[in-house]
Amino acid sequence: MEAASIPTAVTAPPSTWRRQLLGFNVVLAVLLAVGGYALFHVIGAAIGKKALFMTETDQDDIATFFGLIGATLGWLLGLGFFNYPVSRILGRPASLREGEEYGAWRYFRLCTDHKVVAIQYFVAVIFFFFIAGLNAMFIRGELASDNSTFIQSGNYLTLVSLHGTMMLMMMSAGVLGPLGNYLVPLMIGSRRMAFPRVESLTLWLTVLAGFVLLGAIFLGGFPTGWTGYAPLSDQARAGMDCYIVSFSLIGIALVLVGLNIITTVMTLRAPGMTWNRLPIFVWGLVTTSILAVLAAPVLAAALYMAALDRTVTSSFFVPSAGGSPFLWDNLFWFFGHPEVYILALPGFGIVLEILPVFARKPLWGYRVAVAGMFGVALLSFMVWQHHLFVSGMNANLRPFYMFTTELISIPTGIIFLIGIGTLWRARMRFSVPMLFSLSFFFNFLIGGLTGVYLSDVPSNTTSHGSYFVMAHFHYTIMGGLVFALMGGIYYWLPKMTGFKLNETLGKIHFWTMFVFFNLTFFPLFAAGLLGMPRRVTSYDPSLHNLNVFVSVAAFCLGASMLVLLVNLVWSLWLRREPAESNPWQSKSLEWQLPTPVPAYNFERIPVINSAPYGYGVPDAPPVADFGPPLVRPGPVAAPEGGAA
Ligand code: HEM
Ligand SMILES: [Cu+2]
Repeated sequence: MEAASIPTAVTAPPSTWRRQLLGFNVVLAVLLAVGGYALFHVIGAAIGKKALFMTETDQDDIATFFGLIGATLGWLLGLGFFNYPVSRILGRPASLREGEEYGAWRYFRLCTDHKVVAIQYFVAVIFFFFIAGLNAMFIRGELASDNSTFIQSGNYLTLVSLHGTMMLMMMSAGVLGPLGNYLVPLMIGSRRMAFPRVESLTLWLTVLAGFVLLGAIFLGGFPTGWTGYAPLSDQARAGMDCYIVSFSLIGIALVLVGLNIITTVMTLRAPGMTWNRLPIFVWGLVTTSILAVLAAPVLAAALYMAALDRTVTSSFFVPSAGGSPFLWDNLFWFFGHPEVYILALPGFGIVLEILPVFARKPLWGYRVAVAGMFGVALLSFMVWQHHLFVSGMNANLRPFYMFTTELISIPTGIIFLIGIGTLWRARMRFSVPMLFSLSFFFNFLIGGLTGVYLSDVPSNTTSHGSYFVMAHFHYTIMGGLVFALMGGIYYWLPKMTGFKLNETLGKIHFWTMFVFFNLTFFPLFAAGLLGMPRRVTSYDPSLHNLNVFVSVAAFCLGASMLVLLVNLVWSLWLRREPAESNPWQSKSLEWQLPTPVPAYNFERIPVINSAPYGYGVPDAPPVADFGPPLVRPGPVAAPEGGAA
């Protein structure tokens, strides 16, 4: 019978909740992480005492690093990441699918179902995003006065560093993690990601990284901002070690996420899903993944060099011992600039995926859009020294970096043209995902245009290190990526969770976030041009009123994010109104599946007939052929030992 091809659950669910509580899960992971930290800290301290050079400083970075390594090992051990390799080494049978049968406990452990990992990612990213947002509220509270009031300048630097680093760490995973892991298999017609165990590993590394970064608070903080510049990093308190370890965990996670997505898209596409039928969102993720795989190892390597400088007194970045802080600047920004596009490209993917659905028109210039994304990806490796115009670089190199940076506006401009072409003469539906997507173009345009001034050497040298830069990158990252991500959340969350999101709350969220975002950050361009520097608590009293205005707007912006939280709690927890399977009438593959998506996604692997953008095209063929429905054996009808 047909039903024989439906895979069934691998093992029976464990009997009691007590057995689940005592297994390999996040509870055990926390215990072992704390224990691992303590144990390795003691070992590290013993080693550090023997090493002569450690006696010169009052803190023991060797012990801290050892502790953090121990915590990482304990964390992974507790989650069960070593079970599979150990079983294989011992020649025991190992389970390929892990934790998928555990009910609600799936979400608190290693699970190889990509849909579970995606939800875990979503919760983790939102959680840390709100913590970093809370930091921003404290920053703006302090800046409401032109003098240091409730936060001393040393602590202020830590606050800014935590805010910036946390935001960038979480937003690098912000689309790839939740939306990428959930949607890539569904959009390409696959039952899973290529490396399910690695997928889960990246999630738990990201969660750990978030907590390790917060650990810096207890170790004296760190003053370098998210850029970790030497020699400041070399002189910093032990909180710096938390920055190094957490950011390198994110680096490792990014490489693995990237490899997983690239491999999945290359090898697991359904028959007929040719490269030029691949949804544009998947292209956005593929180009992002290429950047992640190439750039993140450089970050990790540079961070480990900084760790060596802080422990065994190597001197890669220490000028007094013959090293060069400029080397750090280059290694960091060789990662740091592509990182900017690791943040932007998924945003492009989301909005270009959403526009055709709500404009009811085909995506205009699909191939050009893909070329634009690759253009951005390629150029993003050739521009990094535009961050170093005033850092003592060879002046003859400046025009080159100025030129390549300005070149990037061409492929970026292409993305805008694709958007405009798609919207041309369209009769749009202004649902919440569409509103966020449209605002993406508005905000990113402001971010992009001000970026041209920063790529230009003369204007860069005057605005460098000022609030002009601050306003610029918030327009691209928050106005761009975060707005796109919100659009993506309102668009796909009904599919992911099975519940409708409240449309009215969504609209309130959108309008307040959009208005207060612009009221917060637009005036900061002016503050920068008037000479307000970054990373200080005190500024010229003439800028006081401007800053009070900005702080009030920022608090309202923070409040607007609470509307999202209220919406999530109300819609997903309290009201729980089931979502339709295709509420937006999208042609894309994921929306053709029932809601909630069945465990194996597709009963049969579909055969793809066309790209999913044939809106308003008369007689467009169905996007995919799902074959005749399978006959499921009822519990009574199933003959003994028959099906499965
Ligand atoms: C409520 C929204 C936000 C507000 C009010 C806000 C405010 C600020 C302020 C005032 C600073 C500069 C502090 C200083 O230099 O003295 C800052 C820095 C920064 N923010 Fe935000 N921010 C917000 C959201 C975000 C988001 C969503 C991201 C990224 C996803 C982000 C990334 C950064 C980064 C990377 C820095 C630089 C930190 C450094 O100097 O190393 N921010 N933010
Ligand atoms: Cu850059």
